Amino acid sequence: MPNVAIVGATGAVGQEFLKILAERNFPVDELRLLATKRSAGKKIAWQGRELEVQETTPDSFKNIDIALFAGGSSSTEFAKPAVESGAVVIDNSSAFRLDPEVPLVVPEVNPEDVKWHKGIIANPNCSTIIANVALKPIYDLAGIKRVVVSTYQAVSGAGREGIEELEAQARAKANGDEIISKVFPYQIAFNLIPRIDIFQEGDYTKEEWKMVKETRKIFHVPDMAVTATTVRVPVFRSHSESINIETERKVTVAEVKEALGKAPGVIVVDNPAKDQYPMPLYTSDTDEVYVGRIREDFSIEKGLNIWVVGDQIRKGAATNAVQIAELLLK
Ligand code: 2RA
Repeated sequence: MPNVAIVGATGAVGQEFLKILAERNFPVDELRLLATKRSAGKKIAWQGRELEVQETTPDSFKNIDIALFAGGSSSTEFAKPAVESGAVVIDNSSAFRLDPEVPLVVPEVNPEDVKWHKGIIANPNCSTIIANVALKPIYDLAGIKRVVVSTYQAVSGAGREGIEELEAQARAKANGDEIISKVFPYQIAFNLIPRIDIFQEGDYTKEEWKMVKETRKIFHVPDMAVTATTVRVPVFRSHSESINIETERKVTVAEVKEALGKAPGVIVVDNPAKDQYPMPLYTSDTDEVYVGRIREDFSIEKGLNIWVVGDQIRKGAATNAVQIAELLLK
């Protein structure tokens, strides 16, 4: 059985790694928990073991087979020393996602890319993973010419602090107290903020460029027409995405529903007559990507609209990474 390290073990994604490894009975000999000096010494119970968090250093990866990096700056500092120690790094940060020497993998979409890794495998951005799981069956069925994505992203995408800020602002509003914004550029409670991460080229945000560039890399279609608008919404968990697709071949809604219904990692929730469609409040803490509101976009000849929801901490991060680790064991 492999020796596994979790880097960033005490953060939201790190904690989800522990939960997912246990839930999926991932075979682990030694599980080494690594974090910043501030968290070193903390004891964490896992599967009947009491694990002590160690400070991450370049020497933390001796005898480690798989190193799960939860994200953040530790990846740029420690991923390469981990590889030099003999570990395969599965990295949830954006550090290596667009590196041509590093596969960017969604197991339901491009599992074969794991085979050519050179020590590091990148986990895509959460909103990219959720969109790409839903796009793959449509891509296989009818080809994809153009994708327009509008996201509605939960505050937990900004970590525990994002959750705490929404809670505090909602409480302050109820009590008539002053509303303070630290994590987000504006009040998020009862508001929408069309900005996630910094603004970059063309006044697209870094989050929007991730959707564009990562989707092209995962599908191996460098000129796929993709555009995105990513928005922070006052929802605690799970990202929702409205996706408009122009296919290469005209297909019916029935064909699309059938393809999605058979697709790995997808659950179709689509019955307008019974008011059934995916909603973030009901998809959180699961690993599937939920698709509904499947309609023809009759404004163009080969158009489709779908509504997609997924838990961005599980399938959008921790579960996707553990599924990549499972591919390594095959
Ligand atoms: C967010 N996708 O939702 C980004 C990072 N997790 O904030």
